[in-house]
Amino acid sequence: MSRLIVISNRVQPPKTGPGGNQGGLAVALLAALREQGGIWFGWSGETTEEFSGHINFQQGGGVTTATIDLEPQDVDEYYNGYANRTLWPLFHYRIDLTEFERDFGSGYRRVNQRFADTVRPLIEDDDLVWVHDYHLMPLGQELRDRGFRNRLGFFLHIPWPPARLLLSLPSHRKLVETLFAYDVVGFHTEDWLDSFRDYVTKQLGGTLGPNDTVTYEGRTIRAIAAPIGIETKEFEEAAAGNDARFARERMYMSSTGRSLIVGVDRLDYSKGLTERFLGYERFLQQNPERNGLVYMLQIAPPSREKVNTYQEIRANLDALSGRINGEYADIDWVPIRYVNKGFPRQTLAGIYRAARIGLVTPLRDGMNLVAKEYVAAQDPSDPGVLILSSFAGAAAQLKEAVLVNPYSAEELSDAIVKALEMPRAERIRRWEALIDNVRREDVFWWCDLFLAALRGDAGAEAA
Ligand code: ADQ
Repeated sequence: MSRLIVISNRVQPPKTGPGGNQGGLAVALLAALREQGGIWFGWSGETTEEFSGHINFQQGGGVTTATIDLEPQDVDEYYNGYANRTLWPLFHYRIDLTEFERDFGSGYRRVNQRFADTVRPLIEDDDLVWVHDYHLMPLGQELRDRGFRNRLGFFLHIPWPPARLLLSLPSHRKLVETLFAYDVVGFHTEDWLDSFRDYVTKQLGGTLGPNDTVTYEGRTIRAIAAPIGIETKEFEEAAAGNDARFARERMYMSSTGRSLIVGVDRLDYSKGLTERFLGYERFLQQNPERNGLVYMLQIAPPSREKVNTYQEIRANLDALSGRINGEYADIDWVPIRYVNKGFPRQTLAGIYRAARIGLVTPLRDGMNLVAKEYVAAQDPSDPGVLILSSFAGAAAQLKEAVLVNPYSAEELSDAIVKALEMPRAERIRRWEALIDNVRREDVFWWCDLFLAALRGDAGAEAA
């Protein structure tokens, strides 16, 4: 069996034991690495005055990780710059927040070259190479430029934007052309895949062929939809375990019979938190008889704090939650508990299970794993209701959720009422359909689907 080389911006070292805090992606990739052997390569998260190309190898849990340090200028231009000030907002349809700076582009190229130079000697002839996400789109091309002939795959974890948005990116054409260095390019949903095909056919003059193939300038790749899932079985077990029960009891004891509405998101403008708070405020305004009977817990650990748009969203949410609480709180009730920190997955599972409503309302999201985790954590005999943005990739699979337009405070408010009033039989019926999908299309299914395509297995059909 060929070895697997996973390359991503950051590497998740394996954590063992019950305190493990690993998300689905890391769990699946580590399992694949353990089975096939190989290396997970990426940035250490550390900086060094001058880039040396020194690789730090670590072994643990049957997996080898290899990391490099980057220069502060690399981090500014590549990570905080092109990746998170240019590509992230643009690919989430936020052209208003997108910054275009020439230095960002050159830093992005330089770091992709540094990745290529340092990882290249670690790869053997038969190895399969799987590159992840928007930080590293040109890496495949950089490797090919160095004479690399292995099977190469790329998976994009965020949306692919419509062509008319992508056209605003200087050198968009060059960036998309680099994807033709891969053998397989994967997206979460048919929507993102359609946007990619649309760009390639209309802007590049490429052509579509059978079995998901796309051809451009004599080079044929497979472009597939492969929706990521979670480690469902483990998460269901965690939700029924002791740590989760303890978290659930903490929630019940502090809520005195009130219904919990939960939101769990990285603090990011794409997650629709401002609009969510405004929707909840509308609900409080329009349903005075329900005030005091519900409360919202929003967990939002800060991320990308060096990027100014993230500082702004944080300040906005501090102000908005304060305003709503100031307006509606009573001496024995606070409508929003707003918590800016991370929790172990077992604790999260317990919080999800305690919640009558899971509010997952991104303005745009490649997939959204929180929606699937909420479903997996529910008590089968008395499940809660998932309210889900129709603009999350997950909406294509989780059709029995209460789907909403996250921009509409009115729709959010109505959906909360509908969820609170939903009879148990309907909650069970919807949940059974949801969990069926979350179990079937879990993260291991996703990993196998992509790797089968990457190996070039005959008949490897995408979702
Ligand atoms: P993210 O934008 O980070 O991922 P998401 O898919 O929701 O979004 O995953 C977040 C993960 O972080 C979840 O597993 C969640 O449990 C965890 N998490 C969030 N808040 C936490 C907290 N306070 N404590 C502990 N854990 C917390 C990107 C894309 C998504 C895509 C994924 C995977 O933006 O669209 O689904 O990659 O491809």
